[in-house]
Amino acid sequence: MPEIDVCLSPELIHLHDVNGRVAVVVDILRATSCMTAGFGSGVAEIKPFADLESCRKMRDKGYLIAGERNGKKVDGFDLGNSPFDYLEAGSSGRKLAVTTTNGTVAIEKSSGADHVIIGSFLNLEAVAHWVKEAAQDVLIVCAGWKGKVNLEDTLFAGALVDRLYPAFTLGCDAPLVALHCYQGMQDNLLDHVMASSHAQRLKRLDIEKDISYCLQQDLFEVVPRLTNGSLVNVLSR
Ligand code: 3SL
Repeated sequence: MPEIDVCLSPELIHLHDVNGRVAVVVDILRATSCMTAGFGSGVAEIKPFADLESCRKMRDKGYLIAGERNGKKVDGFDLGNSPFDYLEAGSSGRKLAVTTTNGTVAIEKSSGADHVIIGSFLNLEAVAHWVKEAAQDVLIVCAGWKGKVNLEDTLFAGALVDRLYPAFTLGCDAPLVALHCYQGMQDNLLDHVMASSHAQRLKRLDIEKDISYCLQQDLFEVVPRLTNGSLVNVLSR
């Protein structure tokens, strides 16, 4: 039986062997939710970068560039990190290059996995289905916030464990922690997430509509997968 495990922060990834596994990277607020919304609305490709300068250079190659640091759009970039920016970019079928504070760092740190998949509540069922079909060990990599654990990524991890357990065995106690956290809060995710540190940060930036958008489940049947440094949608039914 394959195993499911949860890495609650990218700072803990050295404790896990991603080799031979599917890594499901999650940054609910907001990087992986944005990527899902982008693919769901027609974005052709997303190139993730951990650093600003590599991302900025992609404009010369015809990419729209999306940049966020500390919740704010980076000066000179085309897009910030709102799902609504990505929905708009999707409608024109553009290719995006993206850098964010935590999400794209988590993707880079997971890149040694057999498959790197982008997860969010917006594509939860599509990801669960893809992972079941792959029948391989899975590591859910939570982007967290600057190395610290966060609530919303842990809740997503619990939601995915909820869909896979007991068909998958649990790798350690982190999936159990995430599962119980999700099961206790699932009936009122928005209220619980509004109390989280990142939601408070985003509230100060006056972007509360992004939070409720990112907590919607199964809006898109897309599974973004990293292939040769670019994310492409491997499922669209
Ligand atoms: O850190 C990230 O990757 C971002 O998603 C953070 S924010 O929601 O844009 O503030």
